[in-house]
Amino acid sequence: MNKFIIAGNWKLNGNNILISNFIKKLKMFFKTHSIINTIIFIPPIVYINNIKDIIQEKNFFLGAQNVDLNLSGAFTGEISVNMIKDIGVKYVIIGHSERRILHYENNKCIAQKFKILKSKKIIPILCLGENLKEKNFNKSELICRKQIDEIITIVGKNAFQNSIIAYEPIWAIGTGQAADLKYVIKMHKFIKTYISENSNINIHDVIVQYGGSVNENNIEQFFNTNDINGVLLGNSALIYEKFTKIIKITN
Ligand code: G2H
Repeated sequence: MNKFIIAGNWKLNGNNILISNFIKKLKMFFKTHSIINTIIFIPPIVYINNIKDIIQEKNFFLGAQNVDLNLSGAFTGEISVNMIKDIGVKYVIIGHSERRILHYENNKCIAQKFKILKSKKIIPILCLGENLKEKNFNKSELICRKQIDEIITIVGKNAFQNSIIAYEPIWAIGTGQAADLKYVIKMHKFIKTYISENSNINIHDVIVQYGGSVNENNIEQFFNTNDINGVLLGNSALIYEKFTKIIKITN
């Protein structure tokens, strides 16, 4: 069975002191708890030095929130896959709805980022999911299908081997109200089936996390089903007590 994957995305939050204190406490936590799951910590990349202390811990990995689709050159403000690989990053979030909406990243651009990550053996965490209007018009599956199709077209039929998908219905993000478990399971089953039928991967090897207002009070339900392989946390990853409670419940 795959390990449960807990990823904490700090988004545009934190500062030197906050992140150092968080990591100091987390290091102690790792000393006193034997962690069997995969924990991915995804801070703003400028705080990478604050994490160095903990990066050697077993089952603890560093992630980045974004990557450019170019390797080098005149691309002011961007960070390349070689650069993040250099500093020990193992996972990168791409296709987050905040980047799709606020930074106008379309399926093609996201697929190109996916491709460059795979070429350098960095594991993509591909976020996908529908907005409320699309859900209300019964278009959730269609939207996810389009997001998946572009990856297969640009990256190829092996794309989803050793990759992670995070199903994040946009209407549940940052609201404090996670999507209903039955609905999440239905969507995860759909995503796994669709990917396995349309590319070179067995359905049991398709890894799908759920993201959208997961917290210490609702984590148990998402953990107790084989269709959900992990969670992508936003707000709950910012508070040490919440983050470690989620790790403990799922350990
Ligand atoms: C969704 C999630 C983290 P939150 O973006 O990926 O954020 O848990 O705050 O809804």
